Amino acid sequence: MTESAALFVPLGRPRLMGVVNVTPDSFSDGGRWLEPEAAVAHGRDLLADGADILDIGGESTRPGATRPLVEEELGRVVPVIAALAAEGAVVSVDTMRSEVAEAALAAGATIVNDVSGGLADPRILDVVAESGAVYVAMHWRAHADHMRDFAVYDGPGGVVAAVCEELALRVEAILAAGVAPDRIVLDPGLGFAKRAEHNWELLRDLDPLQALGHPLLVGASRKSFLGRLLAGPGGAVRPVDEREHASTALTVHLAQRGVWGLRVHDVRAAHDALQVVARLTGEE
Ligand code: PMM
Repeated sequence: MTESAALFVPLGRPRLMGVVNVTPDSFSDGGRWLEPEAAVAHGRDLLADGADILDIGGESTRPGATRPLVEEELGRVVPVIAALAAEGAVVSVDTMRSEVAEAALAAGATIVNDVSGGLADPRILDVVAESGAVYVAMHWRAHADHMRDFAVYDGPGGVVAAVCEELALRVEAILAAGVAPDRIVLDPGLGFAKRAEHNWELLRDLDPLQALGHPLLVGASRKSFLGRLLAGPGGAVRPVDEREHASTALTVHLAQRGVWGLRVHDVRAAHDALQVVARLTGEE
């Protein structure tokens, strides 16, 4: 079986995608793994903690972030991908750029995680189609520097209907580019052109997204809507490194909803939670 096909064999639990942000400014861990050696060591730690996939990204998508040059992004991710893939890790590249996807696949990545779902650089779909890689298409409306302006969902059915419709259009474009239907994973894009209440609505009502017929990946870990929920009495948003218990609660919720994958920072916490769920549901 190819590595890509193995990614869709049912496990009875979500796959854990551990985040390796090789960026100076990601909201959760910016700057911590910017040196390639530190990023590779972090990837190894995530594998030891139970990660099924390592998601390696060189562009921060935090609200308001400015984009790195292509050369900068390539320089950040390619050495880290090459090192971890050579050690046998299943690697996904978190990029919106076709040049970076191409170089990452050549370096050993087998999944392209495109937060723009092919909107930022449509050529990325051709790169994926030619390579046979798995493609994660996230719901997206605009780059980080102005995505807040697009967090408006006042049509019938609100945010859930809009995300489903817009993702269905992306699937049409992805298929038209020649990507095989069984290589497509969808992601609602929590926090991307979405306010806190939009994220909660999507998390409560995943069935319409599941009904699109593709496996779902969800990235909720440490996001700011959790910081807002856990705000202190004076309204101070809970800092990013103190949102882990809330993230773990969502891991349990999403496992019970049968999602395909969870993009998480603390793989050990998520792995522990999944073991508890599996023990209760008789999967292990
Ligand atoms: N979130 C971030 C980055 N990449 N990819 C997918 N598929 N889904 C997400 O929700 C997602 C992503 C932003 O979070 P980070 O800065 O902690 O990496």
